[in-house]
Amino acid sequence: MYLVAGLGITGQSVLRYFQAQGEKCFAYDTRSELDVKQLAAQFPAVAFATGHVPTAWVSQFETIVLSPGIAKSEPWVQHLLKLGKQVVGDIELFARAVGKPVIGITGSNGKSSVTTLTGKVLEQAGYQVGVGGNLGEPALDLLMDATEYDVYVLELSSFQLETTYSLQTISSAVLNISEDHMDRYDELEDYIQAKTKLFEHTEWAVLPEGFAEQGVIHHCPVVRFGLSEGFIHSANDYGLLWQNEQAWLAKGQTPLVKVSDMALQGKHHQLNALAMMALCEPFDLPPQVFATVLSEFKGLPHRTQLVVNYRDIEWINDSKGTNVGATLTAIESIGQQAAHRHGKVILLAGGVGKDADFSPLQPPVHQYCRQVILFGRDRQKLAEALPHEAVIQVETLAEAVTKATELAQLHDSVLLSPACASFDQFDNYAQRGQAFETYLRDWILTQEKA
Ligand code: UMA
Repeated sequence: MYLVAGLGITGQSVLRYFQAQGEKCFAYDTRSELDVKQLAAQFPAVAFATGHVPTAWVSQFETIVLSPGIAKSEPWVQHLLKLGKQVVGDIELFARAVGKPVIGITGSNGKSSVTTLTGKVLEQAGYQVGVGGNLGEPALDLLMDATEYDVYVLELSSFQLETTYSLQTISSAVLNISEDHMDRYDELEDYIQAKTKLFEHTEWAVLPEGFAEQGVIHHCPVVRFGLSEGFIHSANDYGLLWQNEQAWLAKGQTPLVKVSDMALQGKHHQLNALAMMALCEPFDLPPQVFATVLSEFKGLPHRTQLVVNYRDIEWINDSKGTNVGATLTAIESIGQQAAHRHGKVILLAGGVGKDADFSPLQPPVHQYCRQVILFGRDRQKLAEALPHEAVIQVETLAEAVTKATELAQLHDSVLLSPACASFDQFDNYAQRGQAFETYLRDWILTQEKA
């Protein structure tokens, strides 16, 4: 018998899965204010509790299915572990049941784009592909879909990997590591370890150039991807190759896709594409398949997405920039584009800082930003890490947008890339991104009427 702990997206997918399997379980959420009436009606065979795990349940379940948002270090989880209970996550349940190849993708940034691209490329090649995990549909829901998938492509967070033990993958990538979730991990090393767990049972490991293997990969080929000049050393490296003054995404000395044919320009898009191609290697796809998808893929919502160019000022939604690494990449990439137009960046950042060190933002802010407008709970922490003359603090994102409309100059880019989670003022990053777009559209309407 199981205890399903956390009744958000993951917990509810686990309840559906157990219901379909005829598996008995209890359902529990630590939030005592959570109204479970609707859920109880949906799952009549399940007993629900909030606030505390009822004592009478404890002897009846052996395994806790822990939602990714709940840390194993929580005292109540530790107590149950001491009593001999097991802890698994939804991905572990998925791993035990899936009978088809799985591609696993983790990293601090870019994983949603690489997951989506990989799914699109395999679909283009004729496979039925289940794409989900930390992005989009939860893994267990994919397993229960009416579609018979040939292959699954999963975005996996470090939280999910902490409770995953037996996931076999045909290929796996750790795209990059930059500091994130330091409110959950004592040391960066713990975060890296959670991520590199993905390689334990993979047949094909994909790593960025310069990333140490952490001693976990002895059993399978390691493929590297990177953009540095002269990076390609072996036939297995994915990088940039120059031919007739044209840059190509290449494997070893074999050119695969012309960079200028990609719909998305910018270094991080090239890195994402290289990682995707490396991950697809076991499927031996023709280069034309990569070229087609990369020429059509215009990116994901809330990820350095151009919302509008209004009166020669670009407004860019990067609400998914929830950590320092993501925001750093966004400032550099949008900053370079703005500089080409002789403009600068107005950065909108702030929210829940997750105990991050924001100081790495200082150089790109200094180089590319005209102004930094900080909002949300941890704005003071950000302000302390960034140059003073460029910083303004406001309470909300709505006020930040208003300030940006006043401060932006011709050819500038206004970039929402918060470097923080959204939970102080929004349900999630998507809601924050939508709010940004709504405030902007409302302002444009008033301008048009005036
Ligand atoms: N809960 C508790 N106790 C706690 C914390 C949470 O009971 O201490 C309960 C909450 O009251 C709520 C539920 O657990 O009812 C929420 O569970 P959750 O926080 O694990 O989140 P889910 O709704 O299950 O969504 C999760 C991912 N969220 C997190 O890992 C925080 C979603 O990723 C993912 O899309 C979804 O599973 C499906 O796989 C979002 C995310 O922010 C996008 N991920 C982080 C990131 O990308 O940085 C890791």
